[in-house]
Amino acid sequence: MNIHNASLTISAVSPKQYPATSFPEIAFAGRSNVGKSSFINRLLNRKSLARTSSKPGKTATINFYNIDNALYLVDLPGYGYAQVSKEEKKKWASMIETYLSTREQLKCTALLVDARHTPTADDISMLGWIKAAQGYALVFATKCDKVAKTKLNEHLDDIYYTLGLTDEDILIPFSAETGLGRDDAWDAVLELTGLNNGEDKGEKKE
Ligand SMILES: Nc1nc2c(ncn2[C@@H]2O[C@H](COP(=O)(O)OP(=O)(O)O)[C@@H](O)[C@H]2O)c(=O)[nH]1
Ligand SMILES: [Mg+2]
Repeated sequence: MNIHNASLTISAVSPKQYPATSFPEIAFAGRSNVGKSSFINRLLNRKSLARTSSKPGKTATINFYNIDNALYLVDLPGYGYAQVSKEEKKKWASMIETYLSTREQLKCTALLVDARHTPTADDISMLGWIKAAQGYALVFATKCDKVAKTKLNEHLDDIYYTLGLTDEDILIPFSAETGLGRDDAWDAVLELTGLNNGEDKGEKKE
């Protein structure tokens, strides 16, 4: 994937701020601090286009990243941050729900979970919502560099079974730190947003 231009179009808080374009969109959902912004930066190989934070719970906007006027990567607000008021949590949930249930350009919602931990109840309900909406799940296990290589399969199995994944679903190990899974992530993104025309498979058509 050769990216020429990637930029933040808008940090939206309401639907009227969503970009008025028809490019396909893929959204990234997950707990606060799971590594959504780092995931996007790694996909784009940009250091800090998407703002990352060691303090969770900051991002309460829907961030639209325009990729070469062909695609939007959409960074959703993180859920599951304990130090946030009930009212604030409700606001975030409705912000996510409004986007996911009304956005026609949305082709796929991917779920990010932390490779080190068993998915939470929030992750499981997010996954249920995603599967109901699109019929399959695309899940990335983030921060794989923090799991011992010999333990990684065990952790991936735990995620697979806790989320109740099946053959229809895709689970991709990822690390924003090392770049693990980046190629697989792009393949999935292009395929699921309908942008994969098979031109990048190294096959020459006569
Ligand atoms: N070691 C490691 N740290 C990561 C990785 N991805 C994210 N982080 C760190 O986890 C923290 C939260 O990441 P961020 O992308 O802001 O999470 P977000 O809240 O989901 O957007 C930051 O300190 C990141 O540097 C990863 O793949 N490996
Ligand atoms: Mg973030």
